[in-house]
Amino acid sequence: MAGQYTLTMIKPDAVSSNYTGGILKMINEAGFRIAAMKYTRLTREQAMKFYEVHRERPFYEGLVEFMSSGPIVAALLEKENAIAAFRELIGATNPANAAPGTIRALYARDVQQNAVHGSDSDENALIESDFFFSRLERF
Ligand code: IDP
Ligand code: MG
Repeated sequence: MAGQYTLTMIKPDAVSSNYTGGILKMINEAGFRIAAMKYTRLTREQAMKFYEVHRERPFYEGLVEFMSSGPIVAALLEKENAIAAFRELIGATNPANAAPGTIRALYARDVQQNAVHGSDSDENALIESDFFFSRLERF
């Protein structure tokens, strides 16, 4: 497959609620190929770095706190048009606005603890996949 890549995280809220299996099942059934995956926990510093594009936003501090509060699953996904297709699969940032059947509609708690991350551009997908995975960890 010579598709596009996107980077996802199953966030601490969803991991701690045992939604990892359900979310990975949706990802598989939507036709994404898993090119890399790891179970890990971000330090405060790593969460600050991952979300540094949002450092001026009022929700940044809370987001960093939340994202370093427990383990996550990070994965690199491949599919044709992966970035837009994955954003569609996960639904709107605020689950109150997420379309029925999307991952966030099914699994998110609120606008902060919203179950999953998905890259928003090719440029960020590359930055985010380099953040988590070395060349040797990608297949
Ligand atoms: P996205 O994850 O849908 O791309 P972004 O705007 O990139 O949304 O925001 C990054 C993350 O920051 C969100 O997924 C969510 O966890 C958190 N966030 C975004 N907006 C808010 C907010 O208004 N209040 C609290 N947290 C927010
Ligand atoms: Mg975003």
